[in-house]
Amino acid sequence: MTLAAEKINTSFDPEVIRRDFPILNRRVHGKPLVYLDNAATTQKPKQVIDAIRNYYEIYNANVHRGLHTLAEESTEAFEKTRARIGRFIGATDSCEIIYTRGTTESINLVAYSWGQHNLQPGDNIVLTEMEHHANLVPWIALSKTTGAELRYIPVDENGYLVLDKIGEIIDGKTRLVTVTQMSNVLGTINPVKKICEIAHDRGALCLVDAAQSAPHMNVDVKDIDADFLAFSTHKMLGPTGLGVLYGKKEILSKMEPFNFGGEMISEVRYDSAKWNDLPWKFEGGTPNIEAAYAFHPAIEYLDQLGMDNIRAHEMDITEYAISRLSELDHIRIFGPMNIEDRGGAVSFTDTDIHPHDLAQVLDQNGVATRAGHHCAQPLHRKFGVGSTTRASFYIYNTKEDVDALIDAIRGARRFFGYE
Ligand code: 7TS
Repeated sequence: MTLAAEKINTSFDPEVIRRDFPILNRRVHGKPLVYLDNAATTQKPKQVIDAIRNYYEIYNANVHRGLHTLAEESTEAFEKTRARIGRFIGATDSCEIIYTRGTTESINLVAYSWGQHNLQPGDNIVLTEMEHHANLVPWIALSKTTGAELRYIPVDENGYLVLDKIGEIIDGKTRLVTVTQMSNVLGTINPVKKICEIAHDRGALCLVDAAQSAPHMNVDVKDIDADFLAFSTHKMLGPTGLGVLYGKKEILSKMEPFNFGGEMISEVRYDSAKWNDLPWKFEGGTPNIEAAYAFHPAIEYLDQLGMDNIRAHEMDITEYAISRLSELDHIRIFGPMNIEDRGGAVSFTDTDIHPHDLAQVLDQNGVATRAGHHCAQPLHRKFGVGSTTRASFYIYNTKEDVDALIDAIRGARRFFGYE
């Protein structure tokens, strides 16, 4: 492990952190890369990159299948990461941690395995208007097959959930409340603990989409009392193609698998099969072993930095970004202005320049942002825009990165003849 723990523990220094991220040394269009697309995926430290190489050079073998040394070591590493993830989010038992391909698959797992078997016409599922398509489209599909109604907790113009009528929206027919802990567009941090409590009072389950929160703040499934919680490793320094579904053991054990095949069975006959124990019951086929192996150092990295320090750093950068963007009177910022209530995804529009054109000119200046509807098309429609440009921050971003963004926006204004 090359992460200099002594350096990190004494102070949170993005300049020191940056040295662990080889990609941050590259240039784009002749300019130093300013990577502000962290809500889409984060960059990887050399500890993670080295682990991927290490895995193939030393351990590569399929898990849970062989009796040879490589297979045993690979299985041990695979399960060790599972246990580490469990500790990271405060799960009681590592059997509550299911490996998936990402948040999207984690949510689909719940929709198939729980939803298909527990919903009927007259029931309802409660979502919010700020959900990512990954926490929206599976429920639309499920409502079509089960006849369950979809209800939405509204978002106000400042990017907050309107919770006044939540007691009416969530009622005795609500079976599931599913909500993002942090919006990937507005940055809003939602009171998921309170929402889970209300859901439970009405006899409903609560799913938390932690794709944007788990990488940026302390997430404790016991404290939230979430029944399900989903996130992706690629948004938190880890490899792509791996995600997590946390579920309470007593709920998961009653659910049917949805991906049938090898690994997820305990016994098979020509006409019948018995399912494996948790968590493997939900993990049909060969999993992403390399990614699980390489996610371990990613969690260690985050843990050594400290999630509270990460949150504090991002609040600092985001506050600076919002204040600098606010200096530009042609820029409209979406989401809460109060820094305590939001994370580091900052979406904005320019009164004159289309978000795609803006992002393209920013890229010419080495500044990587994202433009589009960010997989939250209904939310954009609600705010009366088709798309926004989004800058999103992580542990290695600095105030100089924000300055580069502002300079590049000013440059775009000049380029298009507005200044
Ligand atoms: N939920 C939220 C809140 C997200 O932000 C994302 C990805 C997902 C679910 C889906 O995660 P996946 O790993 O399964 O794809 N969000 C984004 C984004 O904002 N830009 O690119 C991906």
